[in-house]
Amino acid sequence: MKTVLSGIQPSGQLTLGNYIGAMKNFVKLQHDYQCNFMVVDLHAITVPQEPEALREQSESVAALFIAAGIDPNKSNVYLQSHVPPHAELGWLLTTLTSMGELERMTQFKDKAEGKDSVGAGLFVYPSLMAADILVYNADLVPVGDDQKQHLELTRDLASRFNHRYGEYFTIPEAYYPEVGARIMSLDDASKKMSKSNPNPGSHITLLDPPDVIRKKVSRATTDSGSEVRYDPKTKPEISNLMSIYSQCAGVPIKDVQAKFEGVMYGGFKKAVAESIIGVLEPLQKSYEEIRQSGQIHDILAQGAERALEVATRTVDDVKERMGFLPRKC
Ligand code: AQP
Repeated sequence: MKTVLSGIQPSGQLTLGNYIGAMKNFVKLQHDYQCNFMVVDLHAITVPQEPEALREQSESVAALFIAAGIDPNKSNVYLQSHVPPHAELGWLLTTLTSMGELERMTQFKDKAEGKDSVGAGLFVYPSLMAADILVYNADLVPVGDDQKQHLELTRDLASRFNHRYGEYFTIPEAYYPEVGARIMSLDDASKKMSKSNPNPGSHITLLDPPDVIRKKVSRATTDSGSEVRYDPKTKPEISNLMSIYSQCAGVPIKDVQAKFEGVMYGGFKKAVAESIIGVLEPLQKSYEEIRQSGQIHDILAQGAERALEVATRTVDDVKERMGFLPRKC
């Protein structure tokens, strides 16, 4: 069975962008692949996190994975920090990565912009992400398209290692949603929707109650004109809402325009909000049940144990190929 790997940072409340861009595909792929879905807490600390908030968010993201429909008996659901080989392979791959490659990463540039001091962890984040993927020799990586550049680097590092030390790593492929690979911010369609955006009106979180969702969508910025037409270049704001509607209502994007022909923006926004609520209400209900059941720690322990077995073997193989002396047992 081929392997899937992906992760989400517990760096805030997950957004509809995280759901449409990544989680929805996690649920879809779990039936045909051996899947590893991680809460990437080691990535989250590349920007400052309050310890108590990090603990709460880590548990919350894991519970959201299950609430969204991931079956923990089929897929491994765990915290990145519970599987130390990620960090070890991350370091080994950092030594194969050039400064120039890391300097070209647009996510680093975006997150570092305007900051007086930027942590080195944020800079080397892409080599840790490469390790996350390669430690399982993953074939497929379901992500939003903001991760494209990081995935290209992962593929380059895998090829570089194979070239230097002999064929070992699988070259992974990205798996993007057809529509919604980049959900944009509700207040500015030139920026992606992000959980760390300080303006709560810019994003819908997976735990927003229905009234908040209605309010945020009704206040979303719209383009001039009044026609509901899909054209991301000239109508980026309405096209973003159409992508959200398409993904939440399960209507192909080509049919969304026909469905809302002659409908004004206000009426369309109401339909968008209800389509989001239709997806998030049941998810929130099962999220509450999972949190209250107290099962999440057992699920995470079981997932980490299974992941650790594979990851340890990979790091041992990699170290042997790179010339490290084996520890005498
Ligand atoms: N707006 C988005 N549209 C589609 N996909 C998205 N993803 C994130 N935002 C969007 C996808 O969600 C997965 C998990 O992302 P992450 O939490 O690991 O990091 P991120 O991409 O940096 O997401 P955020 O929400 O913007 O987090 P912060 O604000 O903490 O940096 C990835 O597959 C990502 O592509």
